[in-house]
Amino acid sequence: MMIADSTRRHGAEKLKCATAQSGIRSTATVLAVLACAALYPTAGAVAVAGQAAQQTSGHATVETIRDCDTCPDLVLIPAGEFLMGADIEQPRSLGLPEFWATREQPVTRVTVERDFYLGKYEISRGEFARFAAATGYAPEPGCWHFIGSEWLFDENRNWQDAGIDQDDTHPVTCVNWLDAQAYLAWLSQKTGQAYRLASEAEWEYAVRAGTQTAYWFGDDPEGICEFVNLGDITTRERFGWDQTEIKYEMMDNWKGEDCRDGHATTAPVHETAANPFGLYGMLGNANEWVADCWNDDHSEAPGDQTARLTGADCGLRVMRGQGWTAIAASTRPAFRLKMNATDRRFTFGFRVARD
Ligand SMILES: [Ca+2]
Ligand SMILES: [Ca+2]
Repeated sequence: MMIADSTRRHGAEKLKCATAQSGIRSTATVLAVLACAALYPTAGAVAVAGQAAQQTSGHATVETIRDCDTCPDLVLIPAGEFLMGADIEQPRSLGLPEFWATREQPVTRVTVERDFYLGKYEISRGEFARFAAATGYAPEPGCWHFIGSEWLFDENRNWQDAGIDQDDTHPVTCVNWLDAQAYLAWLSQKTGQAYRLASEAEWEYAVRAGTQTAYWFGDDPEGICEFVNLGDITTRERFGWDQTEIKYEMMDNWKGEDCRDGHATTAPVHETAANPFGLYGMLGNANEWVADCWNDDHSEAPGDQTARLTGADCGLRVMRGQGWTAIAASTRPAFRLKMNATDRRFTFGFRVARD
């Protein structure tokens, strides 16, 4: 069963747009207003059950569907081309250490030959709970959390209780790459569709949504709190990061941005901002697993939308988008994080994809 979903007009979504439209202060805000105008045309669309709904935007026709009543909402991502990665001056100018900056190189032309679907939102804790209840899935307990000076493992934390005041509308966190695969296998069996993680090429294409700027809302990290739930003043205050000294080399500025995005930890997945493709929370909130094995840079990238499933170590996987503890310099479409596939952290989640 496929259910149309364009009639949903979440208050939080409209609030984001209203906020952007009420105060035009920067190029970023102007871009956001354009995106909001595209996503929320004055005339309300009426969805017909059993059909996919369409929203016309300045960038593409955005189609939103789901495969069952409780299945994740999906956005049709149209085929196209883009440049993956960033000129090295971009991460350097933002102060990222060189070992991170080089991972985004070289800028590589990618052809996305086939349309694909990507989750409109990160998978929520409630969605993961339905899977766990249906299958009895019970990963071993324990999750890493950041205390302002270092990451610590806490065996009492898990996806049901990440220790950060979440409810079922928040993104599931404390899930590793294998937990995501288990969820996808269940969802595929339930729907008869082949659910998967996006490749990192697909993920970056989708978050850019036709933009080649440092962020989907522009080049300037100033004002990022309008569009991204990342580490901010409230995060720093909530966890007392001002009173701690980071123990890791080259992470001394990892203390939250000097702005307020409204969320000290995770935000409900519907309350994050949408990019021009209508995808919510691609940057920030939960960090997102993608399909690819880790490779140190894009030098051998295939140039199409396929995931790179060979590499130095497929025990290491790619994460994209950064999360609610991150700094603006890293919370960019081009940024790539290397993580052990078995690691669970209170910032780690995922969203689904399918052809
Ligand atoms: Ca925040
Ligand atoms: Ca995210």
